Amino acid sequence: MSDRRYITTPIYYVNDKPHIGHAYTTVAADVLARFWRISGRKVLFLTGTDEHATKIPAAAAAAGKSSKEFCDGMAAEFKKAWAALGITHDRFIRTTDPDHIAAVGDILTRLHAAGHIYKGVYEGLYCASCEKFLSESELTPDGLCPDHARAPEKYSQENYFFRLSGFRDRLLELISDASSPDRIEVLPEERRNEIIGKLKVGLDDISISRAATGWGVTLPFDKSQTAYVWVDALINYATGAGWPLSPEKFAEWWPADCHLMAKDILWFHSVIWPAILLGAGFKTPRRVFAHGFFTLDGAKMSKTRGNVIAPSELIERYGVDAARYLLVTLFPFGTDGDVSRTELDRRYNSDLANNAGNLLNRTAAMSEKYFGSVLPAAPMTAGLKEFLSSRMAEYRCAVESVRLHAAASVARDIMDNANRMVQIEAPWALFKEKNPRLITVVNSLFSSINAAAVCLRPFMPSAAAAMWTASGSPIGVDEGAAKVFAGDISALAPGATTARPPALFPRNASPLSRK
Ligand code: ME8
Repeated sequence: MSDRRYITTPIYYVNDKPHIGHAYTTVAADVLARFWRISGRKVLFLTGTDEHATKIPAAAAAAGKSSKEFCDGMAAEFKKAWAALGITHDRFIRTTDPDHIAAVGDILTRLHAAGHIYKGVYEGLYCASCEKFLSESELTPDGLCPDHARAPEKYSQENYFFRLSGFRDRLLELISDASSPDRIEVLPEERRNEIIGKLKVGLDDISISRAATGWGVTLPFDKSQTAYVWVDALINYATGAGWPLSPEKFAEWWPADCHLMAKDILWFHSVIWPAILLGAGFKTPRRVFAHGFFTLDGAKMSKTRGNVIAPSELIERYGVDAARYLLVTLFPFGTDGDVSRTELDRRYNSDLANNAGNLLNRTAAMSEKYFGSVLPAAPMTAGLKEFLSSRMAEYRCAVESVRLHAAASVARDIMDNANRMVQIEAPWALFKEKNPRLITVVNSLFSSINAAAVCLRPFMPSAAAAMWTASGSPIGVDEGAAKVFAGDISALAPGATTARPPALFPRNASPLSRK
């Protein structure tokens, strides 16, 4: 397996400020990127903004700004939100970046030269909020877009078309044949089956340009038209890997290892994007993972409904680390779910304040009280070694298959096991009896905390480092994690002098604002 990983999030529309829906995907991608870096891989992690949407000029005018100024302001909001959440992307790409505009021009020129683009008249219904054409059968009985409850616009124009239909057989093969070396692994499996089902029904060609309005990327072969916003946006993944200006970088990173997104845009990523790549002569992505869509307190999050939570609100209430953890582990990654304030609070208290926080405080207090914080070493028991080894293997497998909730529950299991150990072993009684077993027990507790810290490190970077540091280990948490992943469980052992940890997960009584 290659030692490098290229991971992407969608590039988000700038008509909205960042909310926890965007944060959900971005934190998940960051967890993967951090995990891969810790496991010794080279990572390229791309996120950014999709700025050429048809609505932008009007939104900018309403704000008294030029389209570019408006986008600059919104892109800055996304950058600020990702900095506050500790996102470690290597590049924040904007579709208004000059190298991206060059990439769109180059790829469209290739498709045109290869005969995959032709001129035709498009007549249909367009939903500007989805930025896509809708067929009559997709509309509600009242003729509205089902996602946005708005009437789509009637549209008739001479445009360029992409021969998507010509790629159906190849796409079916790439998506369904698990033995193909160029396989596009669409995950989760249920969604792959949906895509295969739709591909079997057939593919229509798609319109890929519009009459130019002064906003968007001009087609290289017809200056009177601009590229369809989705074609423009998808190409960002090639730009981010270095196409066309840095061919050496591109050769190192292409194809992408994982395009991460929600199921709403899986079709674009698993069908349209690979077809564009095949047409332009590029390799297709290795994996396309669509997680679920969540509602907030049972309702779809929307600006018009006014029930949007900004990532900063979660950070204010729980701190950055807990906000990241809670967001991506609240319900199984891949399925749809609901985020409620009550459940966030409950999970904060149970998983973090009670489980992790208490275990750490209790263990550090034992070391201090029983050993004056100078903990004699004891070899890890065979039982604990076996338990932790199997849990760490399970953890790696969960992260590699993007089952983030399962990865987090490995950490919970390890801490539950340690808490049970305290109850069973009753260290206070061992201390009273001057039983030397106490040394083994406290060492085991610290080793367990360190194992949990390794698992939690990609989710909660600072809290995990603080957990690890409390054990006084002579190596850093990432070095420890790398050793553990290479099979050396003894790297979880505490050091000679343990430390009193900072208050990691204080109980927070202030309610999350309800807007
Ligand atoms: O679609 N639950 O941008 P977008 C889960 N610009 N994920 C959510 C979510 C929710 N409630 N709300 C948003 C676009 N997301 C295009 C993408 S890529 C070449 C172009 C996340 O701003 C999720 O990742 O509408 C979803 O796919 C994405 O935001 C949609 O972002």
